[in-house]
Amino acid sequence: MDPYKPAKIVMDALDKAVAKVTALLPPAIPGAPASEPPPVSPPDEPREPLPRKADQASPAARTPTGAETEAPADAVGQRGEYLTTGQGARLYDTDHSLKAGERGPTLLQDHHLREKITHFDHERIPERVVHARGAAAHGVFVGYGTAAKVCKAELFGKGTQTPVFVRFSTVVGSRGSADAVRDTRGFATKFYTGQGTFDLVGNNIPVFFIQDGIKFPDIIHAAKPHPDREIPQAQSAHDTFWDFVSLHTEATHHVMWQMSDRAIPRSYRMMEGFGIHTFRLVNAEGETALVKFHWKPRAGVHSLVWEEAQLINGVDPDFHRRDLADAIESGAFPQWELGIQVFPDTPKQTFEGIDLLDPTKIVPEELAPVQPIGMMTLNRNPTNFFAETEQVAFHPGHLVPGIDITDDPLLAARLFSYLDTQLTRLGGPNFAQIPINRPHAPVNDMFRDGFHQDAVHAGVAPYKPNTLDGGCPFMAGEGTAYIEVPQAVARSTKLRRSPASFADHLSQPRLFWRSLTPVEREHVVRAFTFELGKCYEQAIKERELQVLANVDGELCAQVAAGLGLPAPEPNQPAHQVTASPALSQLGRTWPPDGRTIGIVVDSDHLNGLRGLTGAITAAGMVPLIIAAHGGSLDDGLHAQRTFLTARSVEFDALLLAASPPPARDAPASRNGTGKPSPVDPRVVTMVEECFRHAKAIGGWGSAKAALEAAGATTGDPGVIVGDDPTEVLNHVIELLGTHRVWERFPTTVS
Ligand code: HDE
Repeated sequence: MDPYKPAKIVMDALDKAVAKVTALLPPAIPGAPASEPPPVSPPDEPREPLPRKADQASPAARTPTGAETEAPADAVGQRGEYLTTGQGARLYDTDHSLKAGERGPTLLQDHHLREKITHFDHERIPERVVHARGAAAHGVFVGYGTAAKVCKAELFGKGTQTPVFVRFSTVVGSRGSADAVRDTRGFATKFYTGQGTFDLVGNNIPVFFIQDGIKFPDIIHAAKPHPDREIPQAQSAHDTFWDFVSLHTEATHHVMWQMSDRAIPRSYRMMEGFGIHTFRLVNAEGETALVKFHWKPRAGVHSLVWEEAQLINGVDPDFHRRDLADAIESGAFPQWELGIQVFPDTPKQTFEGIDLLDPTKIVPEELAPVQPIGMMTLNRNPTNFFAETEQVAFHPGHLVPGIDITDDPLLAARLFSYLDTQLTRLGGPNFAQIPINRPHAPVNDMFRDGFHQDAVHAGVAPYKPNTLDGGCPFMAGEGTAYIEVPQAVARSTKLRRSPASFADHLSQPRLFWRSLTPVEREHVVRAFTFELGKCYEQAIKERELQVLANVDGELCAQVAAGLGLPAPEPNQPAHQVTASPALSQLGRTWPPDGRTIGIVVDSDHLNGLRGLTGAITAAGMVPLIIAAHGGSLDDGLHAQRTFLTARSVEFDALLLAASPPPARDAPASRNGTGKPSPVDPRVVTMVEECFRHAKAIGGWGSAKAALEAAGATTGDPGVIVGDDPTEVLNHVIELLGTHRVWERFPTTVS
């Protein structure tokens, strides 16, 4: 008998106890790893692999050439009840190498050992050179039919449903970096349309650092960690970044957005998305229009505050990834409306004096409103991160009839780069055959062979013209083929130069600054001060202050004051700008769906909590009960967090059902009187942080003690104390409409 194996009788008893507790678990709390709760003792009945979880989907079952298959939708990667080799031979042991005797030596002939280790050795593929860290989800896009005036693409047709796969990402950090860093976010959508795959590979910031793709290696080398020490990871707060952008002023507009709240989103679900470049659309009559694509989140645009973001990166580096998966698992499906700004396709390709080929410029929505053309809903999580999120390959050149590119010189370089990078990252030219990349339209491309060829091509004539394969494949006619717009190209001279209109680098940074509310400007000031404050070189700080002086005097003066440097005078005349209120993310209200509410309880004050958590779930939010210890509480409640495991940054709002005394594991803590604190110090920290981060706080019963210990009082904005928990909750939900209680956030900027 194995001396380390507990007696079966003990294990059975434990299993029963676990089953009893599990039955009490509220079903709505997402995050459990497997599709059924595991028993305590290892199972000993052979069975097929467990089905995937209810919230998960896999790439549609298609052949490498896009045909539908008979495979069931829930086909899993592995089959059979027994462990096998890669060739399907059953194994009886995977814990011991084959040896000549118990004490070895190990034998080279052990195929299982060699196969297992060899495969393991090659598990990693190169991470993306940018956008390495990301999270993704499956969903569906439904067209409104409103785009027909300008675009003939079938996916925009009224009621047309197109499966999508969306990957969100940070740009600078490596694959294992933290989520809540200050950075631009990628927002890449793959539409599996019947006319071929369309990829809209955008960001959550509508402009880019550079106007010409040839500068991309420069900005990325500057933003990545310093090459000598490889620090700092995943952030722009360092000398090389500011050295570059202070010299390369066309980056200023993007830098302004990057120093704004847009660069620390509360959630991937609460970000806008932008195609950035201007695209050319074609309608059924062959008429063209220039457009910019926008994704507008139904939950509104919301952000973290900087201290919160920094805490999150330590407390929960997977914050955004977890948030996306949890929201989908709990049924709060994120949604975005796709919209277009439409401009006439004139030879100059400008609109109201704004050069549409310059990716450092926006067109204010007040000048060209965003017109909705469809809705996207993300409703399934990936089943396997590597197979789907890691191997998905986007490309801005994946277009369908009705959507064409423009001559934006940034886009031109991208059209080369994305295919090129997959050759290394995904190991050869056949990456389009990886399940997540398989088109849903029939593929007949005459591409043959190559590493990882999954298709078994029949026929003998992968060339054109041929007669041996019956002349197949044929060329499509004008009605269905992708035809590039026959756009006139101006006669010119070969040169390396930008048009004069690209020389204006500072009017739109000023427009952005002038369009923000005081609280948003305050955040921009603090972000610049923080980032430049992290630089070692004085000259770099001074140079950037000069750039800021040319954007706006107050911005420069505030940052200079924080750095302890004199504010320079502008050395360029200031542009006259008209503010665009649409650029501010404040001032409207939004549904609270998918928010997380923390509820601090102590075991003597559980009355009514069951109903309250039900009301939170019914409002589309996730309640997390925080108690002195884990496990089940009275009244059928279960603690999802303890004072030890909870931190304020997980919650959008906090409810206090009590002021619990220090728990058994509380660190020693004394209040001002030298006496031990009457409230658990971790609860006090939670309230303090929620208060500082302008989150709504509600309480009833004995909650006042915890509020007071944290320096908060009933009269403070966004602090709701009452007798009836449901009334308090309703008030808190109302406050969540603006996401934070901004009145509590002091500003020094006008
Ligand atoms: Fe990308 N970019 N990029 N980019 N980009 C990549 O492609 C590149 C640019 C964007 O979730 C890479 O497959 C160049 C603008 C997103 O898989 C690479 C230039 C915008 C993603 C690449 C740009 C983006 C990428 C890395 C300048 C917003 C993540 C791995 C000419 C409109 C896609 C890969 C995903 C990824 C190159 C500029 C968005 C190396 C050369 C502008 C969202 O090919």
